[in-house]
Amino acid sequence: MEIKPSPPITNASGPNSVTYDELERIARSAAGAVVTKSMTHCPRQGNPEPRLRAHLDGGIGSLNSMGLPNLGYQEYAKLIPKLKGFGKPIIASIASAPCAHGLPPVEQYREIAVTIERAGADALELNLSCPNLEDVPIAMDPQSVRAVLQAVTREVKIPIGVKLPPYNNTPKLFEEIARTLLDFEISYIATINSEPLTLDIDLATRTKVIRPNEGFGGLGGPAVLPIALAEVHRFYKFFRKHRAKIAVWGVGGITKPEDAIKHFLAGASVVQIGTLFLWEGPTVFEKLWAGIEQWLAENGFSSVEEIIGAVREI
Ligand code: RRO
Repeated sequence: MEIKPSPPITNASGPNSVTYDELERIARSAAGAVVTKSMTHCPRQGNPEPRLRAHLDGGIGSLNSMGLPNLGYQEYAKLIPKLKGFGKPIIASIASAPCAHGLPPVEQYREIAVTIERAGADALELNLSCPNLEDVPIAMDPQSVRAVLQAVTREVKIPIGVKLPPYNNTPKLFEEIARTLLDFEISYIATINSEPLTLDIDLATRTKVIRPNEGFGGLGGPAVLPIALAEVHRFYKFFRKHRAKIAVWGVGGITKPEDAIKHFLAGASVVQIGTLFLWEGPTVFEKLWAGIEQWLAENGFSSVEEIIGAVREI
């Protein structure tokens, strides 16, 4: 099963995507789909504040340790039918997190997935890469990735995406995860989640810029563009080599149309916008898409499809 937003640009799960009002604003925008904040089994307040520095010095990006604040999956099951009224695909992002009932992570993913499919979501995006929980993200362990994908793909028919972290300089782990993905019918991967374990310091106060987790959090925005391009490209090449029909959705560092074009050239077929959407709100989709179309026309292309993965070696 495939999902292909049109235009091929959506919000990235997380910023401005928790409440119904926020999601409705995305639904009314030019985005090709609505992606929810990752929902968990139990509703969550998230981490103590300050937990987000939206603007780092020099405009290099944003730093967060939100800690998965969300309404809980049962609320999203109620919201989804209403959101669908706007006529664009609703992609429900799902995560697991410690909860009083002690349900194991795989069971949490399975139960949420089944309920949310029934609620009418058009696709699921399994977030296996939250950088801000105490546990190591599932995406860092191939066996755990397999267990979640087995549990969810067995029970759900709608398209499934998988949100991955940057694997950076761990080629063996990258290969193990990529091979694991080949064993399942998934529609897309979205890469990257924010770059984990990053820190910034406010010089005026000499304090860390966020409170949770001793100030460490996930970095998004312009600083991560080259990291995202590398992850998009190596997954794209890996899936092509293995003739896998898994699309790569590019997330990370897009603040202007040219950045999105780079993602497409690296192999992305859809792009997601996180930090810029946090900064500027739902008008970003229309502006970026207009710029992408203009770049394509000026360079003699008639569609994004013509440039996906078309980067040249030098
Ligand atoms: O809520 C968060 O702290 C968070 C999540 Br779930 C995620 O996937 N990525 C991120 O940067 N923050």
